[in-house]
Amino acid sequence: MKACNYIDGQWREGERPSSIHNPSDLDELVGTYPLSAPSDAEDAIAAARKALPAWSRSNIQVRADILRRAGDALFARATEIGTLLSREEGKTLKEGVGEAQRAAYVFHYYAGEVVRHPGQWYDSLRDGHNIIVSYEPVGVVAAITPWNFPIAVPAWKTAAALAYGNTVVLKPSELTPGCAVLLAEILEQAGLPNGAFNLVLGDGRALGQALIDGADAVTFTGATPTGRNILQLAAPTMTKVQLELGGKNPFIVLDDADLDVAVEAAAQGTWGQTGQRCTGSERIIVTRRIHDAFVERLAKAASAFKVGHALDADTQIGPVANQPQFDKNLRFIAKAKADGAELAAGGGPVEARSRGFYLAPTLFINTTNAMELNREEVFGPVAGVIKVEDLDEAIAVAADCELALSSGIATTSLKNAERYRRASTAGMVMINAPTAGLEYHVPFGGRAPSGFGGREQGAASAEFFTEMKTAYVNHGVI
Ligand code: TXE
Repeated sequence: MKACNYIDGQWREGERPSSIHNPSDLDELVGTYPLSAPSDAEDAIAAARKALPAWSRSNIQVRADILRRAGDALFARATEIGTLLSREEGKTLKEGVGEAQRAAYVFHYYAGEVVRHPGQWYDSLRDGHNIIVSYEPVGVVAAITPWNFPIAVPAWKTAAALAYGNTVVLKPSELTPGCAVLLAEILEQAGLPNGAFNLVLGDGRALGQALIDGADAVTFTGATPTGRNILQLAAPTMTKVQLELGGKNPFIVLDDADLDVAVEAAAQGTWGQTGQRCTGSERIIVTRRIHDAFVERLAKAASAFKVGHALDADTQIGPVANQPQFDKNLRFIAKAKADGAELAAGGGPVEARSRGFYLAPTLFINTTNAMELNREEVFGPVAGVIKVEDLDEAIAVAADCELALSSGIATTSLKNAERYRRASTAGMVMINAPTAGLEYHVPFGGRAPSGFGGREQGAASAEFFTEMKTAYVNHGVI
């Protein structure tokens, strides 16, 4: 077992080892990483707390320079990180390298935010007074992250937290620890002081309580039930909580859609990154007159994707990331069939050159919004088409879902697009674009139960990572 926990500037072993295998080739060991004990999480929290006073008051140019250097290193090492990401998570190399570059841009963005972040100054109602509103760090931030974006999500939580003067304990998914270890190495080399960033590897079920009890704030991305659990665990200490949870994102195709645009956006949104995105399109809602033509083209697009080993140059869709996820996909497919949905593409595992979790891009038609396929998050390359009469019915079906993260519409009518933009209950609306594929400089997130506690990314992330202070100043100058 390598010493991969990074606590107070020291590389440390955990409690016991865990082996990570390549989802593209189950016979290939990617690495052996520690699973940690709650005492490791407590040590990491203590280190972050010790480092907080100095980091929170550090010179903003120094802070910005460290974040910028981390971004530079992420760019320089993007191929190395992307290759590891492909081996541990199964994204294609292009997707993996793209994700590493995205992490780099995020660090550069927040390097700028360090010096850009404003406060406010008000005139007072009282003569000789003014009012200053300033934003201070929340304190020690625990970041608990999932396997589906193993470098981008740790990057956007860590960079934002550090930029606003917080110290961090990162606990990445136990299924994809490798990229987080590289991030820790990069932050160490960028000159971050000891304890400002700490890494604890292991299972959140074992470490969650210690992190939540010890931190001032917890930012989490993962499953909706896990998010609910974290919220409950945080109640006694009133630890500030930010949750980015699941999606069941609708993509509407109207009769007046440009078919090329609609098919491309639906195919990318549904099967890109093996469908393992909280913003992926899982419910495709299509109006009656365009339905047959659209479905025929979308099914062809699904079948045309080359599924294969993530590191092969011609692979367009990599394997499903892990065994539980693969099994979950197959359960949804079996249940959809049993519920009477009809397969238009895919529907089961496919062979590739190695033993891996390969699943065909799958499309069901003749589904209803009441079927389990359309109610629960699949989080895989599986989607259902729901036929509707018109935009009114499409809006109603799209909104008839507990989750409300992203949504999309394909239409050539500005009026219809604007109607949907206003009507959608989701946190993000895409017009003639895939429901997934988001940018780092604007708010990201959805309404509860898809999101809770303030948006991530862009300047909006300051809402969670800072606390406001309002100061009344009697300066006596009239
Ligand atoms: O998520 P978990 P899993 C959804 C998707 C997927 C399902 C299960 O539907 O099929 O979740 O994935 C840590 N206290 N998403 O099981 O369990 C855990 O160690 C504190 C949506 O991987 O939520 C890991 O670091 N932490 C999603 C992280 O939570 C706990 C991304 C995520 O694991 C914990 C991934 C606890 N009690 C999955 N239990 C998205 N929103 O993008 C677990 N963890």
